Amino acid sequence: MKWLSSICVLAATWAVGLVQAAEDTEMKSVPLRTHSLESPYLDSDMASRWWDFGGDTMIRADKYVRLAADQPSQSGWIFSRIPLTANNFEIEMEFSIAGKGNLHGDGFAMWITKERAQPGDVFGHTDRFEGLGVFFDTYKNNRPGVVFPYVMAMMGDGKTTYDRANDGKANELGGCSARGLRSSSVPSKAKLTYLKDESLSLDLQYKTEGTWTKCFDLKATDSMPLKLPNQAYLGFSAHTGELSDNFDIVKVETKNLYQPRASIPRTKDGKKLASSFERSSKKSGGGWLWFFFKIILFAGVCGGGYVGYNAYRTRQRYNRF
Ligand SMILES: [Ca+2]
Repeated sequence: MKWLSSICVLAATWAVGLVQAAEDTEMKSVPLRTHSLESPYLDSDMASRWWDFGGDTMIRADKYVRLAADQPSQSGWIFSRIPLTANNFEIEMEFSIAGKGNLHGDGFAMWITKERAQPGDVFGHTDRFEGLGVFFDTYKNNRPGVVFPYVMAMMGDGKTTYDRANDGKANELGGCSARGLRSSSVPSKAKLTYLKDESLSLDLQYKTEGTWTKCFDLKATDSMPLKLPNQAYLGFSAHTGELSDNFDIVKVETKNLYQPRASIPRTKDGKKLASSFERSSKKSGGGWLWFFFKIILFAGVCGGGYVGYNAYRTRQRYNRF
């Protein structure tokens, strides 16, 4: 019987190895405390170790970071103190846009830019920025046929100005209308996912809790490389003009994304064969089918062996009498 149990132990070890191999191809994440923000936002000395804030930004420790209040001509910002150095990352934030009036403006923005803490007139941050701006624009200046609020991304090169007259249209990378983003009945959330040299996507949650709506999903190309500056800071800012709203950041969770297997198959010209996400899902899908097939085979061998051994022992017992 010893040989049978040895085989079963060996097979079990091999099966565990298979499970680990399948898990290793999944994208993993590590929280980045340096670029995350949650209540009470401030330390005991009323400052934040990882964030600087200024302008009209007000912090209510139990509720929010208010970038701009529901009053005319407000402008505030909050920026990370250290650059976001992760190659691949996900930033999920909860926010709130709400106000009393019938008309609202102007909007707020999420930034991953070379510039930090430089107030200006693009939703409270400097124009001619270098890096990524994601705008949550609540006031339509001039975009006929487009429903507002409108969410869009622009990759600034440090020279190009924001196309204010047309709500950013001239430099839009991707965007979507988000009717119901203001005063939504569920907590409003946005999730930005960036994979270096591969993709940039934004998902929104404001209609139903737990349901994400794709806003844009961009793949890097030669004409649109989706490159971020080497030193880029994460920030948020908001701006009101004659029209206003309360622009609040409730929570920010940033995660470094990585794939445990460093070696990624490439073609001759150095391009990746498939995106890491595509590849991991394909691999793990096939891997799991194969894995279950082997488990069944393994159970059959061990089970069959056990039944056979019992039959053999019963026969021996009878032979003795
Ligand atoms: Ca606008």
